[in-house]
Amino acid sequence: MDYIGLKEYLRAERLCVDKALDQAVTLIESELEPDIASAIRHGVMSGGKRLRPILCSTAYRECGGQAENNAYDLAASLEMIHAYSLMHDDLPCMDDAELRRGQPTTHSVFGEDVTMRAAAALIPAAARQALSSARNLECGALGATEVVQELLEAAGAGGMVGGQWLDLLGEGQTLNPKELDELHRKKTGALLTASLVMGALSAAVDKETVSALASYGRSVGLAFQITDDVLDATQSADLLGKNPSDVDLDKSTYVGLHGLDQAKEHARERIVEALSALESIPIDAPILSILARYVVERER
Ligand code: GRG
Repeated sequence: MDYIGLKEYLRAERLCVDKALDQAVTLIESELEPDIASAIRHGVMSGGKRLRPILCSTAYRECGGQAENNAYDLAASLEMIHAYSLMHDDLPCMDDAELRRGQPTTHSVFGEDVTMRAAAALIPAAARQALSSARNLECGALGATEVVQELLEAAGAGGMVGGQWLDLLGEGQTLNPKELDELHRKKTGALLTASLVMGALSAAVDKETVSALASYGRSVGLAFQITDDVLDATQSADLLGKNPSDVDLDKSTYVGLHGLDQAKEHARERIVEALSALESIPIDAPILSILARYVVERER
């Protein structure tokens, strides 16, 4: 697959993910007051790369999963957790951001109270979405509990929430390379890794394959974050569609710690690691290989 092929693949995947997300959001809308429901729609449906769900659906397919449409429903649960985290992350008590995905942040449109509640409502909704969709995949009802556990652990204190906590504590401090890696392994890496593990588990593959995909996910997750720092240092807020940057917020970054060239090299090394994890298992995963490279070559 060349660059044009990849762009087309990502576009087609995004359409399928967005369809599943639209259905999930429509269900939540029927259960909540209109202002909360509108804030949820804004937070979930306002663009984004959809990288986590695409990693999940691709891993599922490349692990031999056959029930593609149900896999997009499972993948949507990851984006629901991601969307809640961005809505909370942008609040004035955290990063105080005005712009996300080229649009006003959810609290800039709907206010802080509504955004806090809307984002919180997405957490149990995502767990329900993951459970009901995984049951329809090869893992069956028994395996579905493991899939949901993976999502909730990655989102929790040992994963994304714990990483966000370290991120907040680290404001105004210079973290050392080990501390910065730990922060991002939790804050960004845990959910990216869960995306792959959930795809693999729901296709009911063996333990070695799940563990190789987890290792691929950990390496890709770090490469993704390093590239985020590189983009922050080299692209405008307008092009990235978000502000403020971590440098504006006085946070440690890979570029600040290692310099631009070394940070890029560090990201490329993580991709070599990710590809070797894929090569260690007997599955044919051409798109996961290409996606690993896309993570460091993307422009936003
Ligand atoms: C109360 C401590 C505490 C935590 C609450 C807010 C929160 C939980 C977690 C936030 C963690 C966070 C913001 C992680 C995401 C980091 C990141 C790399 C975001 C950008 O992801 P992309 O580039 O964005 O995939 P798009 O817009 O493409 O979806």
